[in-house]
Amino acid sequence: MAEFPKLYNAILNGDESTAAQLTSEALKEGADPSELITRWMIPAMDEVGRLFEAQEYYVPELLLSGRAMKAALEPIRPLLAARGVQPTGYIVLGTVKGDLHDIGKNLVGSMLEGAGFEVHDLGIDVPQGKFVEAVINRNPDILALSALLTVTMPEMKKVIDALIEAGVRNQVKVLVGGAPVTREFAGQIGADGYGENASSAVTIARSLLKK
Ligand code: B1M
Repeated sequence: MAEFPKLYNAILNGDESTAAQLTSEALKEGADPSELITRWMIPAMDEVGRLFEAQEYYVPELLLSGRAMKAALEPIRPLLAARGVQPTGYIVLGTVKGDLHDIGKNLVGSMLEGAGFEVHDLGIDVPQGKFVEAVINRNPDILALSALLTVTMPEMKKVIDALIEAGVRNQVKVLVGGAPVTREFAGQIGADGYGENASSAVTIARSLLKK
């Protein structure tokens, strides 16, 4: 039986191959993918963040744990994204300019796909112009913006302002999220919705489509 605390430790210690192997084993043994993520993997990353703040971990450790987390998510993502229905809506997703964090964004993307949305991921460090271009050329129902740094949160407002300037703000709903983002901030910048985590992003995306 795969041992979940070992998965937690593998991510905490930045052990990419063990993290991937333990996830695959756990899935074969019938573990619930959502439980693996919420009970073991995200808490491991939170502990990495805590150690970083306490100056016990530095950027190289963040990087290694980030890689281990990605490797552990790899066998899970297809399960989250599995669907057999017509797309319920089209979403353009990206991490805003200046921000290189993509683990949470990728998780949000996979969960949205699993919920039947078609997702076009623009990646990380996406400048406002690229978001506007994607809204004009791809005509998504929802533009989903992720930010993990306090200093990159203002980029979200810049994207919304750029949509207004380009005259396309009314043709797309804007959903924002990421650890430092709050519902209050989302309201202040004129976003249409805020997702606290990947599953709430799905709920909000669905409700935005109904509006
Ligand atoms: Co960085 N980092 N990092 N980092 N990093 C944080 C975010 C930090 C909180 C660590 C800390 O100090 N405790 C801190 C930010 C402080 C702040 O501004 N508030 C921080 C810092 C300071 C930095 C650097 C500045 C460090 C430096 O260089 N001195 C630097 C910045 C680089 C840059 O972006 N320009 C940096 C770099 C990195 C790495 C590249 C090394 C690596 C990222 C690897 C990668 O993503 N590929 C990294 C990592 C791994 C982290 C932590 C440890 C883990 C992030 C993560 O993947 N969490 C993080 C501490 C932490 O979060 N506890 C930290 C797991 C993931 C599943 O959760 O991303 O929160 P999360 O996503 C969640 C929700 O936020 C939400 O749903 C997701 C799933 O539940 N969500 C959305 C996310 N996007 C959403 C969009 C939505 C809705 C919900 O709708 C559209």
